[in-house]
Amino acid sequence: MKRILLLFSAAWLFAGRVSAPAQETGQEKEKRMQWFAEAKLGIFIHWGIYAVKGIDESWSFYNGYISYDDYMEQLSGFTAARYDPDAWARLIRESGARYAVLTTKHHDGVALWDTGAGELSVVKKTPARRDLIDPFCRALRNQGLKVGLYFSSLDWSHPDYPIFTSKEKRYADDPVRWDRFLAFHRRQLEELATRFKPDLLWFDGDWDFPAEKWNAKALRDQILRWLPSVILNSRLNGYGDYDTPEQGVPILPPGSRYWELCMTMNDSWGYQGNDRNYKSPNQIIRIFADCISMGGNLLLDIGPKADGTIPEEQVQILRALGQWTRKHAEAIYGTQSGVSPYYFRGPTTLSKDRRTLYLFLDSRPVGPIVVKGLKNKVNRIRVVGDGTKLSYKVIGKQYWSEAPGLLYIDVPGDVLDRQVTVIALLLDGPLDLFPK
Ligand code: FHN
Repeated sequence: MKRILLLFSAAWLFAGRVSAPAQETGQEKEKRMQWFAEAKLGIFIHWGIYAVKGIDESWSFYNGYISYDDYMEQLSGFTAARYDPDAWARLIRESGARYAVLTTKHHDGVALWDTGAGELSVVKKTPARRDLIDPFCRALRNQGLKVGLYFSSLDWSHPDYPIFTSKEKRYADDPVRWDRFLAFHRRQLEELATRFKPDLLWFDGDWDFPAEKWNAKALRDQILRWLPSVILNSRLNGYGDYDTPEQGVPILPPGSRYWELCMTMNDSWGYQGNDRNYKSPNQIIRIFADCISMGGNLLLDIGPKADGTIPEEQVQILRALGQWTRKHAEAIYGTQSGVSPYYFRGPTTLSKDRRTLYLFLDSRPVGPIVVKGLKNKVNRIRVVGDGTKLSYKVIGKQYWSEAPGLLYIDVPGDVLDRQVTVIALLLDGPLDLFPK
């Protein structure tokens, strides 16, 4: 058996090296990334047996907070009895998200689909007794949403993965066992890619070993042969398409052209009933505005309960987010990063044709707001979502100087949005900033 498996894994690895897809041009990558760049908002979903006790996903046994056996006892409580993927998809759509990413397998190794590569799945080992991934993908697609699947490369349950917990290692260096794990890893990825055809593969858990040990380049090539237009996040040892800052809102724009902040609503990725530390809708909307003003996306996480229901606090936040995204859609979807804080003290986005600059007011202005360094003539200033025209004037412009004046805009209290107000500046042409 071992010899056959070795041959299989060697053949797979060789196949992975035989013919890499032709080198993608910048223009081809831009086309492949277009839906992601325009989507701006995604919903992350951490759903697994860790919802039964409401404890940290996988980390609770890895860090020794609970024994592995006690952690795995949660298998018997994971029912998915009220799982309604169509309701999930409707709520995700209502929030204004254009894609969602569901954990297919976290570091604990429990697959949420009927994997043929091993016994540890919700189908074989929990009362749920069914594949949870296919109905999720179908429901999202029925709502016109893009499908993202999260997959943990590391698997602390697998007998051939070198690491078990923070204190217990299975082995240090055993090529036979590592190749056996790689074959398992690739087989699960092939199942996910070919059965569910996701638009986005969200890798996680690549940190234990370098790209060479994962054969990450060959894996990327193989995935792109299965799914030529799939998008891969950064956690494939550097062979991904976009950066994935986590929990901390970037202070400066991340270096990469495409990026996505993944963030919890409270302090937990999965369902933890005791975690009441929710961010308010206003705080989440301001973080979202920060992300899109720097050209990134926000992947906002929810953690469904073991029965598949979404906690009411999280439903309410998604609904409040949806009210705001619907009203301000023109300043969000399909826009590009705005101007630096030297020109306006707040988040800004720019329309695709660069002729409309959107200003996000993340607090109630005291007096006029000010835009600096705008060489354009402004044709109109209006409040996004209610159309009110605003009065404005330029001060300080000298006929002899090429330096533009300061644009002062009056924002009366009665036009303010209860969350974040957005002001649209219709310019006389593409954005033109001073100095240049
Ligand atoms: O270890 C995981 C963690 O549990 C969670 O899934 C996050 C989500 O981005 N990813 C890893 C930590 O970076």
